[in-house]
Amino acid sequence: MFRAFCKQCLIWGAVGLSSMLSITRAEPPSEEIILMTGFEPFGEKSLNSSWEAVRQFDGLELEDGRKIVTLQLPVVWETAAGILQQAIDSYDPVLVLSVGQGREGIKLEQNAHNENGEILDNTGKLPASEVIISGAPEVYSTSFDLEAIVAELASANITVYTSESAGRYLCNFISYHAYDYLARVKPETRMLFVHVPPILSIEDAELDEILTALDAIVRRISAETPAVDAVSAGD
Ligand code: PCA
Repeated sequence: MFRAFCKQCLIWGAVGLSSMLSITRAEPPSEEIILMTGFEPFGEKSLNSSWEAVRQFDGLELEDGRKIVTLQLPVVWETAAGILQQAIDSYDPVLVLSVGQGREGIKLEQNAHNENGEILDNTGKLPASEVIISGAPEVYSTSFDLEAIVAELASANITVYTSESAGRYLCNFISYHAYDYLARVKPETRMLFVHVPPILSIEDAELDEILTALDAIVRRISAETPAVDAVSAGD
């Protein structure tokens, strides 16, 4: 599986998805970081497809010179947001691509809502409150044009969908926290949350589809994210 995926990375790298998509951007300074997160297993499952996919990107360097670092988040209301914020502080990423396991299909989430569901986490606890952050906006939305990404990936035979709601469990919670934290401390950092379908095992062919889609998504959104020096130079 891993070898197959890396072979595919090389093919993507050689073809250069961003050149296929005809996007041009300034070269970033060395070591710009893309932070990718996935979740630990939850509920009845012993695997979380989001983490099984995300972990395979660890250390990958994109053709634009950016390096991917990965982080597994706990399905725990009390600790997940703090762990994500610490990673944002230490890696100072230009882009955060957060991934979680959903029900079906690969879904690019448009929004994160300031609301928690009354759902038990991996420690058997409910969220501390119904509102995620009191006094904060009702909704945060990604700055990426999701319909454009769906169309461009479709032209490469990769099927992904857009979604208006990431649910009310840890995925929405972590997405909301990421948007809110970035808005306050690193407003130039872009963010996207993606739900991926569950897998039965790491041999599941669905995992290959998830890897192909995430690979295309991360390259596509990185190509659309200007280098930090390009942003300040344009100010
Ligand atoms: N999926 C859950 C939480 C963790 C995960 O991978 C969700 O959709 O909220």
